Order: sequence, then structure tokens, then C-alpha cells
Amino acid sequence: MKCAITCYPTFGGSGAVATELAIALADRGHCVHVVSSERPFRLDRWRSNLYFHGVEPGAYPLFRHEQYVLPLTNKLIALVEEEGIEVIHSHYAIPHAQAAWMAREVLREERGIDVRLACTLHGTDITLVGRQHSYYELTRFTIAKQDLLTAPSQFLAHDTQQAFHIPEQRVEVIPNFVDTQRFSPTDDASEARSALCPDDAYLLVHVSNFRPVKNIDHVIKSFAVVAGAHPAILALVGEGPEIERAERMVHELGIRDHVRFLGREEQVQRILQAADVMLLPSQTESFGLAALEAMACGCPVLAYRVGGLPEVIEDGVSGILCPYGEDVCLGTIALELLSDRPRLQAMRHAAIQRAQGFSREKVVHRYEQALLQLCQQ
Ligand code: GMT
Repeated sequence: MKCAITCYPTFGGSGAVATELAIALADRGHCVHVVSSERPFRLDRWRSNLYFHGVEPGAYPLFRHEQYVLPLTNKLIALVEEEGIEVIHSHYAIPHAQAAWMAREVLREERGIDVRLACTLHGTDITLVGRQHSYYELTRFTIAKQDLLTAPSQFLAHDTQQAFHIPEQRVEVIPNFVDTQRFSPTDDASEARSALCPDDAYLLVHVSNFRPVKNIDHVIKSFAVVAGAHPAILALVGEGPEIERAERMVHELGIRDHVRFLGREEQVQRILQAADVMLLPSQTESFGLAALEAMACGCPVLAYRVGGLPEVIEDGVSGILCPYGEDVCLGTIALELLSDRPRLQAMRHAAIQRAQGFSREKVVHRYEQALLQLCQQ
């Protein structure tokens, strides 16, 4: 199969899934072209049948804003023509699914080429951005035009059907996946741990792109409950618009010395392996790839019971899910868990076990079958 995968390159789950899928499909012998504005952060392993194509945003003095969708569409048209691409797989509907649809229309009408379209919906393309008035109609139209639609959870599939009036069963649920070799527990996390916190302290971690949906203030408030009762360090991994607010907040709460801002981290598994628990009190998560990666490293996740998280975390077994908005409660629960080492240990094992069910091998096989079937139609 010859396929183009288009995605966001930035630190975030959709880019991570798209890139890991591209690498895994290339390993299965398919020819894969990744198309994005920059090289995606996880595209760090090369194969002879794996290519990256950067899209240069079009700038011209007359344009008030740089153009991305039009150069992306042109790039897709050229790739299909020149490389014989059979399927364009868009990740995150906006604007990738729109660009793919426009490319197909041009190719059909002018070149007689019928490229297949697949789109994996990831989360806020459906739950937030796509619902906005300025995006809704085109998002609805272009997702309906895809030959294959996938979502990483039942929650997002259902939400898509409801919000965009897509017939039931049109959205196939293919969960996100984790590379269980890279994200695995280790007996020797002492180096990473001692670099981050003193011996007797609890190490909590939060990984995200620091957008409002991640409720960073809830992360900090629940951490403050733990730090008020026991030596503890919070490692904040990632970058995004809420970072400054987080910095102000830890200063105001007097916990500046307990919080480490680590920024964007390519080797995030080292921190996850060293951490005791992850805090992920998001407003919503279609799936929570960051949670799955933490679990695979033996780091149980404490989150709110929202979105697709209950499909990943089994409450009380491989992590803990709290009612939405109860940040202090989340902090108290974290403290109780951290002070009960046998329970924490059991939860670590259960988290590792649970993550095995979302292994790359299992899930990529499902994508591969779905895409191959599409090419044969
Ligand atoms: O939809 C987003 O907010 C962006 C996206 C990303 O690129 O980080 O995150 C979503 O996609 C991930 C991969 O499928 C999921 O694991 C995240 O749960 C999801 N984020 C939200 O739903 C907020």
C-alpha cells in the first residue's frame, strides 16, 4: 500500500499517533509519506520506505495570514500523482480532512485519479473546535466525505455521531496505542528520580500541551494537597499557552521549590518510569494517550471520569477516576494512594497489564487491515 499521512507536528497525541503509525506501517512494508508543516516530534527513526514532506506556508504581502491549507492541498495532489498514493490518512479533522477532500476533488475531476480518504478524529477537532460556528459546516461536510472515519474511543465515536449527524457505525473505533518496548517499566529509574527529587519525596508528573482543556490549575491545586502533607515534587512536562499561568500559580501557592518545569521532553518515558503517579484532571480527553504511556511505564494515572478515559483506566484497579471538578479530592486520593505502598504497587502492575492491551502490534494491525480494505474497494 502507498499511503500519505498528514498530521500536526507539534507535541501532542494526534501527531504522536500519526507518526508512530507511519513508522509501524513502513515496518510492515508499506510505502508511507508523512506530510506536515514541520517534521513531527516523534519522527525520529528512518526507514527506506518512509518519507517526510514539509509544507511551506504560503506568504505574500497581500495575505494578512500565512496560508497552510492551500499549500498542503497542492502537496497532496502532487504526491498522489507523482508517487501513486492510494490513500490519504488525515489525523485531526481540521484542516487535514478538508485539504485531503479538496485534493481528491481536483484529482478526480482533472486527472481521473480516485484516491481513497481516511480520517482519524482525535478529540478537540470534534469536542471543541469543530463545533464552533466558524468551523462546523465544513467539518461536518468533509468528515462525511471520508471513506473511512476512525476515533480512538467509543466516547468520541458517539460524540461525533451526535454532534455531526453522522450515521451510527460510520465511525470505527480503533484505540490509540503505545510502543511497549519504549514505554516500559524499569527497575533502574534511580538516576532520573534522583535528578528530579530527594529520596524521601513522592514524585508526581503531568504531561500535556498545556492548553486550557488540560486544567493545569487543577493539577497544581491537587498537587498542593499532597505537598502540604509529605515531601513531594511535581514534574510538569510539555509546553503550551498555560505555562505562564502555572508558573504564577505555584509562586502564589508558595510551592515553587516543589515544582519542576521540564518543558518539551523527547525521552518522556524516563520521567514516567521514575514517577509515582500521573495527574491528568482534564476537562475532557477523547482517549488520553499521555495516560496510556504513563501506565505502560508503571505509573498509575489519577484523572476525572470524563470522555474516553474510563475506556483506558479501570477505576480503582489500574488508576483512579474522580468526579469532575474535585481537585482537592483528587489531591487527597493521590496522597492516600502514595502513602499506601502495597496498593500503589498493585496499581502499578495493573496499569502495566492494562497498557499491554493497547500495544502497538495489536492496534496497528487493525489500522493496516482497515486501510488495505479501503484500497481494495
Ligand atoms: O484534540 C486535541 O486536543 C489534540 C490532540 C493532540 O494532538 O494532542 O489530543 C487528542 O488526541 C489524542 C490522540 O488521539 C488523545 O489521546 C487526547 O485525549 C485528545 N485530547 C483531547 O481530547 C483533549
